[in-house]
Amino acid sequence: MKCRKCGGAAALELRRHNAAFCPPHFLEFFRKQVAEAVHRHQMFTREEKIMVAVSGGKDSLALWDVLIEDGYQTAGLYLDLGIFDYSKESKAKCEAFAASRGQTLHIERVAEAVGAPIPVVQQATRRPTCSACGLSKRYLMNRAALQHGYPVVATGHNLDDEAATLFGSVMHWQTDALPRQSPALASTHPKLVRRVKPLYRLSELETAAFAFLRGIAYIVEECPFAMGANSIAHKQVLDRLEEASPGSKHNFLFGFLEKARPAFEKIEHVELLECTSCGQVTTGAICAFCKLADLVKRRTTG
Ligand code: Q46
Ligand code: ZN
Ligand code: ZN
Repeated sequence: MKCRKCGGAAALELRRHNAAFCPPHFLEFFRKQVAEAVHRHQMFTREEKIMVAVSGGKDSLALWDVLIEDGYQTAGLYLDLGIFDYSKESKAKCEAFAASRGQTLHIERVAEAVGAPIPVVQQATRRPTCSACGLSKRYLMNRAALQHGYPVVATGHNLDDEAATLFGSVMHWQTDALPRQSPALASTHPKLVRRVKPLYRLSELETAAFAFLRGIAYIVEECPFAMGANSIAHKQVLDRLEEASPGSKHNFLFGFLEKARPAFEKIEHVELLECTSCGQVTTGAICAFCKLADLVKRRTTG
């Protein structure tokens, strides 16, 4: 296998691109894909401060690395979910990464904001762990960005994540989720920051290869609650399709973004209000996060 660029020995074959690259040209390819994503969706400018949500995993740290190397103004945001050793180790990875690059890392503790760490929230609410966790993460990301003055939050979602989420939404025909599936969500209210996913053009394997080649120390273990998550089953189905026909995931996601998403976008009309309890944006009187925190408080102190 030879590198498409220089003809040297290739280290990685990208079947969906029908190409192979040597390590330096793979890094170049990776950075170009991020630049293309940023450009195509006008994710942010060089004048803006970007908050990068980091979990300690390969994707978010690879993203932060690319943006720092490219000269963007960034800071990290680590959400401490309080999930046993997983949270301790992932936090340590983020802190080490930030320190080695002289970057600021903001830390938000879910236990402080919601009243209990995620495993206790799960027991108290009896809701699927990932639903309370996802809700808390989205809320805290937006709140932290507003508090610290960042107009945009970037997350490390890759092509595999996005294709799996889309697959899940389509399987259950969650038509309200479809218009929100996008590499870049604009701010639709002064209290909502933009949310962007600059890695959506890159597969999980590619972000792993990038992190490895860049010597990024990341947490390899997954969150213990990820094991039963539906998204894993969806990923496995898509992996089999990709294996049989390289490019399937890309075609599924990109076809949706180009051809189908606009149709769902038109039917989304929601009035945005401010939560009477915390002031963050919501569609009702009290936001879902405040309701969750209230329930946790009642169930853990009662
Ligand atoms: S951190 Fe939270 Fe994920 Fe763990 S509990 Fe589920 S949503 S799996 S990305
Ligand atoms: Zn090469
Ligand atoms: Zn609220």
